[in-house]
Amino acid sequence: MRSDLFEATRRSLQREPKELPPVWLYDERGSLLYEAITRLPDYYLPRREAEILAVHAGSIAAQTEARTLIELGSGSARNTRFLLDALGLERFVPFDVSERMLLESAGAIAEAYPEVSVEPIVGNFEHDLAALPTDGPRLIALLGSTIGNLDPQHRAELLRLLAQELREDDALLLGLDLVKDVARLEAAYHDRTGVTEAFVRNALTAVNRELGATFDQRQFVYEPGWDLEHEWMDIGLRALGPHVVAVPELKLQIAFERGERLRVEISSKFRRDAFETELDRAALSARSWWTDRLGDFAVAVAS
Ligand code: AVJ
Repeated sequence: MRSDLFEATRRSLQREPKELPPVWLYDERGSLLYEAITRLPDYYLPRREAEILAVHAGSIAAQTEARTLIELGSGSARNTRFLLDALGLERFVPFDVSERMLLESAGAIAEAYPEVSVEPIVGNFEHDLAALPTDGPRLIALLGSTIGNLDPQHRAELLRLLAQELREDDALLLGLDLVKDVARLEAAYHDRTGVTEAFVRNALTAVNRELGATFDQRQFVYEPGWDLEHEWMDIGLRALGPHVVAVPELKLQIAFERGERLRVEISSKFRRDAFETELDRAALSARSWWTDRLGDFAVAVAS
């Protein structure tokens, strides 16, 4: 698992533009910073998703009759509570790379829902799906537009893996942030308090710690921007001047030019038609598609 991430990091840093796998964002500190982001007034995503789940959780329960809820990238699992309230579950399986956050939220949920067996799994859902329990009917949830972190190719791979994993009576629940006014998207990722910047910069801190890298924060400015062609927020840093970063664990020397970008994550925004085509290509189909009143966010059930 670690070596997969190391290999992915090597490839990403040698790509054009240079990138870091977004998993580096979610160490212990990063998970806490993301929690702070979810409380920012301009970061509308979790609140829109909560609005949809509050209205439709009953219908998700009736449609899926799920007894096991698996949540990939569960984090604090705050919005998951709408599902836990409605589903009448035997088992809840939160799955996250961040062990500390995972165990904390699993503990809180076990306490609040004593009738549910809470069985956390530490892992990266792009590599470790084999660890999932098989007792059904299962609902596999990927909330908060987490899937937006993947580029179209990785998204297609994940959807195909999930389609293979799903049995007849299982279903998939996806939270998707929708394409909208650019000013609102930029406000969501460029907050004045600097929490989002700290969250993104923390990926460099994590890589320095885990790979012995020599990223110097002062050599980079934070720069999120809307990519009109791909319809994703391109979130990362820009080098202020030419310099070389060593990554001893990967035996790499990475040269940055002045003004060169380092992408830390993308946050794709979705349109219903195009996403239904993606589901189709993975041999999945959307059984339901709901949005909030403003049409900012969607929740889809697929099988
Ligand atoms: C956790 C991937 C859904 O893309 O909105 C928030 C991450 N990055 N602010 C997102 C994030 C900067 C977030 N996801």
